[in-house]
Amino acid sequence: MNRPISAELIEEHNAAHADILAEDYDALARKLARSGVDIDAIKDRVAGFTVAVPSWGAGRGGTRFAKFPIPGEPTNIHEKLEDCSVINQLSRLTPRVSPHFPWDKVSDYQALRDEAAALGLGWDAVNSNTFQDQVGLAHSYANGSLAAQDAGARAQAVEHNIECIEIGRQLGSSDLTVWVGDGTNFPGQQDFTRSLDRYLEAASQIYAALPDDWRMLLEHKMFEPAFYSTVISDWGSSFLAAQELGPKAKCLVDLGHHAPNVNIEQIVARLHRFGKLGGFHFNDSKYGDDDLDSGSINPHQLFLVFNELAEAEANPRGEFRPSYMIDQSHNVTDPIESMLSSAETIAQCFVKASLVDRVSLHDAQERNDTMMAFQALRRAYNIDVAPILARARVEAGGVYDMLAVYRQSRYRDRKAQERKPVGLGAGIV
Ligand code: AOS
Ligand code: ZN
Ligand code: ZN
Ligand code: ZN
Repeated sequence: MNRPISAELIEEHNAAHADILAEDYDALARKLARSGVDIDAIKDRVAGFTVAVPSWGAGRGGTRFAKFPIPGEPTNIHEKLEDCSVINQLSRLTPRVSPHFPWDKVSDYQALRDEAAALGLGWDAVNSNTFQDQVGLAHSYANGSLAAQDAGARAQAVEHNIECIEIGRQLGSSDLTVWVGDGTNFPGQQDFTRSLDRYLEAASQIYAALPDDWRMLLEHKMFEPAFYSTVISDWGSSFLAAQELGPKAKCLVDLGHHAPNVNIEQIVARLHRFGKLGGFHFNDSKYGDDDLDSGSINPHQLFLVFNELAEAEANPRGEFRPSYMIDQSHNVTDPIESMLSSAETIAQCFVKASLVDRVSLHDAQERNDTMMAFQALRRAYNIDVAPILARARVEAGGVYDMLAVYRQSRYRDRKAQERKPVGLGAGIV
């Protein structure tokens, strides 16, 4: 196995911190034991938790404004994979990469799959891109893709998605995430109903090309790049489209794609109730689709989402198989550091949700004891679960303090010597 960070560095670091980790873990074990919780059982649960990283998140920026590249930034999928493997080597939380096409296009996908495997990585949902024009495309997506009036643009978008499924098959993926920017900027620009009809017709052609064990994840987004209306604007539109397409179509919730103050955790519960919860794009947001680091603005909301997921897992209605992916834009940090920190935050929320005393919660709910129901959540949210994650990570071969070891490794400086400088491109995330 190809491991970019030196094993000796990791061992030395972990050995130097073994005592404080043991002290903190034992203290937390005693605290949890007082409420009848076995810390090791929780730690084993974390060991099974993973979240995928986006290939596009390995580079800096990617929003519609300026991009400020850093020396040593990856410029192709091979370099992105190497950076993703650093995140997984240190965190042991991110063993899969979610690729985006045509951005990650190569000539040999079997070789790419092997290359990833040699770095200890597999592949998560394949993302198609029909929200920007590419050199050499016969039809522009300026007026839409799957919902465009132009039949040529629609056919091209369908074909691209089918090609993404084929690439995904070669990589060993089994989900296709479809986010389209289709929509309007002016009242009257398009007919709401007819554009949805066109979307559904085109999406059904993609659906028909899905292998049996694949899922099509429909990602809704309220606005941007279209600012008046968007074809799949909300979870309702997404749900109805998924229902019409069939059982392999599910809904994907990007946390930044809702109106301000929307109760996202309730959306999660709704989608689960009707068997359509497909997955997540984790990020945080203050104003819109900000793509800030997960939990950096509202960690409590992330916890509440995981609380619904814990409820859903305990009460599966049909299948419970949401896929977890990060979708962030790193404009002012080293993307590796942001994803290390985000993966940790996401896992923390997962653990805290696992610590909710569901018997007390349900009991308080039954008795209409609002304060105690709230306290059941609050008690779990207030626990510092860092020692559980650190112990699980170290036992799996990761490191105690991920950012410290990453900085000590001087990985980015080394890459700055090896890699060619990044161009000043722009795109939408
Ligand atoms: C766009 O806003 C969405 O979040 C999509 O997931 C998009 O495909 C991804 O961010 C890459 O641009
Ligand atoms: Zn997204
Ligand atoms: Zn987005
Ligand atoms: Zn985004």
